[in-house]
Amino acid sequence: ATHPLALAPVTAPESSADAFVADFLHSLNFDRGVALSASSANDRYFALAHTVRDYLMARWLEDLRRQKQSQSKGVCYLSAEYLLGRQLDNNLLAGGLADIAEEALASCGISLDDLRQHEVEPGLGNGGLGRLAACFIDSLATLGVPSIGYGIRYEYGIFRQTFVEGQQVEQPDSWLSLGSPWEFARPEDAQTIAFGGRTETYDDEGVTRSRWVPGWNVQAVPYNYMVPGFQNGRVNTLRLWSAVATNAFDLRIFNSGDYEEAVRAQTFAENISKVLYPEDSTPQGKELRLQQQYFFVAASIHDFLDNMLAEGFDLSALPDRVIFQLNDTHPVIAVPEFMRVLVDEKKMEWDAAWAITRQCFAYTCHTLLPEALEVWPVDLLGRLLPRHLEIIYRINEEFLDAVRARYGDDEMRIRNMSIIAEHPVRSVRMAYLATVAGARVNGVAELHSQLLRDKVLGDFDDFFPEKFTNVTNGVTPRRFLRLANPELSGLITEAIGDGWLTDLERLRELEPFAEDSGFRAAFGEVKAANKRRLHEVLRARDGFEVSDGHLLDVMVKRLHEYKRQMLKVLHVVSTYEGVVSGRVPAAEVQPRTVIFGAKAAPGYTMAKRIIHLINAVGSVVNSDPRLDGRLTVIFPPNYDVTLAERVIPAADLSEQISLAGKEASGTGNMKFALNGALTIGTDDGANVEIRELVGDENFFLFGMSEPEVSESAARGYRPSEFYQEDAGLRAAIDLIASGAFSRGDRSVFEPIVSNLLYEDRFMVLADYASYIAAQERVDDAYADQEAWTRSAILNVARTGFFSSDRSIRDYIDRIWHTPPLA
Ligand code: 26Q
Repeated sequence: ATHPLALAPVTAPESSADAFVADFLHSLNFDRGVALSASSANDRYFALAHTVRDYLMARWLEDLRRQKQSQSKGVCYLSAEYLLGRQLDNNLLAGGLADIAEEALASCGISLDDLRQHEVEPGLGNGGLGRLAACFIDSLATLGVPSIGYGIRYEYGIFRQTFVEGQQVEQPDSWLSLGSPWEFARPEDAQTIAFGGRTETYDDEGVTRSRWVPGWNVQAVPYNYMVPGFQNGRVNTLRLWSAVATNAFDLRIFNSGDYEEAVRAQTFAENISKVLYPEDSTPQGKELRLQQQYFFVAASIHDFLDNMLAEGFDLSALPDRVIFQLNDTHPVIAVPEFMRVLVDEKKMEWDAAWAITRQCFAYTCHTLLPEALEVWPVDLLGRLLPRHLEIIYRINEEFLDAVRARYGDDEMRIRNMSIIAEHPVRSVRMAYLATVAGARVNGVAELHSQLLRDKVLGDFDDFFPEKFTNVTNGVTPRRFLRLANPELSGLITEAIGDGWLTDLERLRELEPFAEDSGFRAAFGEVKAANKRRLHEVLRARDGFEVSDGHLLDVMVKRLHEYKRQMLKVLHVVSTYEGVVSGRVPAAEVQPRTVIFGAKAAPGYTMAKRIIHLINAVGSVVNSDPRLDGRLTVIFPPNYDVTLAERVIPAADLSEQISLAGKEASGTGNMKFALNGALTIGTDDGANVEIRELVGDENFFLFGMSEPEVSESAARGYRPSEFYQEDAGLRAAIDLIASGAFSRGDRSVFEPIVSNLLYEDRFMVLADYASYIAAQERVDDAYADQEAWTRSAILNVARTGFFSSDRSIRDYIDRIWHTPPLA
């Protein structure tokens, strides 16, 4: 052997159940320090995880070595969030160890399934963007792309949601309280990250240069996580940074004799990676958030430059060695940091450094809402990162010079394109900085990318059209089909053989089976089994009793006004009102169970009110005997990846009902379609592409299109007109306003009602009639089970496009140009 691998074999240890038992017991005894007979479930879970880990270890070490040795171009994926979900099952599947582990544990009298339940999922993300990052690292490993994911090891992930009298109450998510068996701390690879202080100029052999004299430091300690490819012998790395106080930092204060201040300072430093910010749309410009962002990107850039480049690497070759993909603007402060390293530390000429930087970054935008675009007040940024602010100013000056050179002194245009906004306070527009610096800018679905070019970044598209591209999102079929829906996966493999899991377009081969009544029966059986399994979970988790034989109608996603959970509530209330008013006989109501899952940002008052309303409507509707058990509303608290994996495979109907032009893509929509739910949805985000692929007849489209929304807004939207003119809508809103869901107290939901009637920013009332009509088409379609199942099968067969493997291939072709690792 030419390299000193401590673990000699590159192949996994002998994969027999007996060997697995030996390894498991060894880990139980020597890592956990307990005998099997005395072990807790947590001990057994840890020992199992360690055993699985050990099987992947040799591959991981090999891949780490290879990525460094080959020096071929790789991807550094920079994301403030990774919403990973549970790791055990994923790693068993990727390692091809699931059957062996099951058999081995059974021989010790242990149920694998019991141990699975023991894992606390790392919820290091808010929703779509964080889950996308997790899907992408899975696909990068499965496709064997040289890559590393960088992020933050939050001590507390997304809060745990509870309901107290129907209202959301947040609890800390202490996912690390029992430790994590999947992480490897690497304190010897720590980076020192500086903050604050001032800049100064100095004479460097006749050249006047600027440099940063920081005020304080923290240590960034990396934790490595394995990211195994699907049964391909590849294991990539996710590297998450944790903040600890530096010795120097402490010492200065200790030496001053102020012990308490020193301890306070330590707490201050360690706060940086303490908690994930739970806002995901209207971010507040909080200093700690900017600290988090700089902390993790500075650590990541230095980690890459220090550890991944060959001796004597010529920095001008960096664009052939690395591309930093910016997952939204959260890591954009990496751009001035990279410039600072090249110019201040490596003493490169500004122009040369900028030429490199412009090729080393690419930016993915995930929004269209103006209030979601990150801006940082320059006074805050300048206080925390004074040198970076100078660099941003210079980037902006040179950019605006180029704009002037192209368009002349068009001051309006200059003001609109400036990276620095002047109002309401002088701020840095991070999306503009990312667009100016990035080699490519992509949206996350066709419609979204188009709207970016036409609207949000229109002037930039005019200035550098070649930068703009689209990469439609995708989801990993390993987690969201194979693991979440083993029964359907088995049925698919029976029908078309294996291979589809890494080549998801092959699901097309299922199309003819839609006409096969035997296959339809089996498909229907799988759906029914998934519903029963969900019912068990909901009973065990939250004590819900769910009836069989209902259409399962699901809306799971973060709570946002633009996503329009209110529209779904109005549908439920209308159905209820129809029956209790006597207009509709209960017997004519298609039995439905409506499942909601949604967390609201803790400071988002209207979103929390809507959660309260959903719970209130549920408790009234579910207990009203006049409905005859035909309408049930279930809102399990704390919707997370683990629950998603249970809910999605059971769903009949997927609610994707955002106002057109507001949902950048959506990824839940893809997961549902792949699991054979039909979508009721607007022409928004990736719904557009789903509908194109599955066909109009297998998709329930409703609502205004984006151009219609824009026209209506331009004309002046008046929601009360819809209220006046639609008796059904009026009855539903009046019922809410009457206090029917708040024990007669009309004040509780009054803010929701008046918001709908007098503001309704997301045009719920305008789309109400169309939505109700579409739901009637759903009821009619569901009555014909054969036809419904046929459509469901075609949804599965035609949505293989939405594999994140395809997304990653698109990133490679359109943005990264990375060759596959040999
Ligand atoms: C920013 C600054 C300060 C605090 C928080 C944030 C922040 C955090 C998370 C801002 C936004 C997010 C998350 C956004 C997100 O999840 N967007 C979704 O991304 C998905 C993947 O592309 C899309 O499918 C969804 O349409 C989009 O809403």
